[in-house]
Amino acid sequence: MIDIHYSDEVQIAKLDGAPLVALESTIITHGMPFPQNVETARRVEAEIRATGAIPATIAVLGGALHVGLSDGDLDALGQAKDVMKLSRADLPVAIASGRTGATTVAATMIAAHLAGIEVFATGGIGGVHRGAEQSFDISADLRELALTPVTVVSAGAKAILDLPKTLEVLETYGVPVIAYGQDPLPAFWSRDSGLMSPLRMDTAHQIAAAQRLRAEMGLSGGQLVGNPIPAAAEIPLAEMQDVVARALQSADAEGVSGKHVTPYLLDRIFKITQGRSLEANIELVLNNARLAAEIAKELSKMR
Ligand code: PSU
Ligand code: MN
Repeated sequence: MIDIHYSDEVQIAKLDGAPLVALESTIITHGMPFPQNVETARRVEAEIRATGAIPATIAVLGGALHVGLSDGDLDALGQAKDVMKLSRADLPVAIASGRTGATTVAATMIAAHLAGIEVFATGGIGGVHRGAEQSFDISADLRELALTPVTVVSAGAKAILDLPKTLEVLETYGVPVIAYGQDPLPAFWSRDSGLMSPLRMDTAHQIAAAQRLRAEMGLSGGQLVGNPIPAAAEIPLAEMQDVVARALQSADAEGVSGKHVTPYLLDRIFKITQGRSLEANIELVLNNARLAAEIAKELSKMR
């Protein structure tokens, strides 16, 4: 069996059967600048504890798979250079070669499942990029949702992606896309993407029950929850579309491709909005952490 390094609080929670929420680390290393990345990671963990669950931030540190990071680990990771971005393909390679890497949604789902954790909070997932008909750039996150039984709480998908194509691929893969408490699919910084969500649920209990039913029915894979950003923090879609168009133009002009695309766009958008995108990003992650903790509590009651 793979050797997993648990933090003390995660180890204890596992023994007690307490609710656990997994957290990714690519958002720390490739999604936000230092020091806001480490500050946000700490606030997200605190939010989960305050809601009555235990946070398990996942990363590979010097070839060891960590589920739950100490304060020192988190601080070091937030400032480290040359951190690999680990998706499904990279996770075993990073461990075997003693590297340090941050886990994307796909790799975090895999590690969470290995650790027996059923719910995971993030900001946005990877998806089908605009122009995918040329570039074939479709995130491995989508296929992972079809394979690995973890409920992922996001704020929807960013407008840097082609949202209708992302929904189509998820439909093909049989992944439930569930808007929380509203009919439209949320679009990360904005509450409304202008698209209807395929599914809607209004309580953490229902979301937990549906995840359990998938397993009982022998259906592989997880669920994608789209939790709208709190109204006070949102940046309306019309405003963001302009910003995204400019960021995409620079990416194109500079020939950015592959796994550099998402981090590049996030950084450009941060600069164009003079940090406002980051403030919205922080608020939506905190909001997702709260909902994921509520789902984890429901799942642990059903155990
Ligand atoms: N989308 C965001 N913020 C992020 C990411 C995506 O809004 O930080 C990160 C996540 O870790 C996600 C990964 O799993 O980027 C997807 O990268 P790619 O498109 O290369 O699969
Ligand atoms: Mn990609």
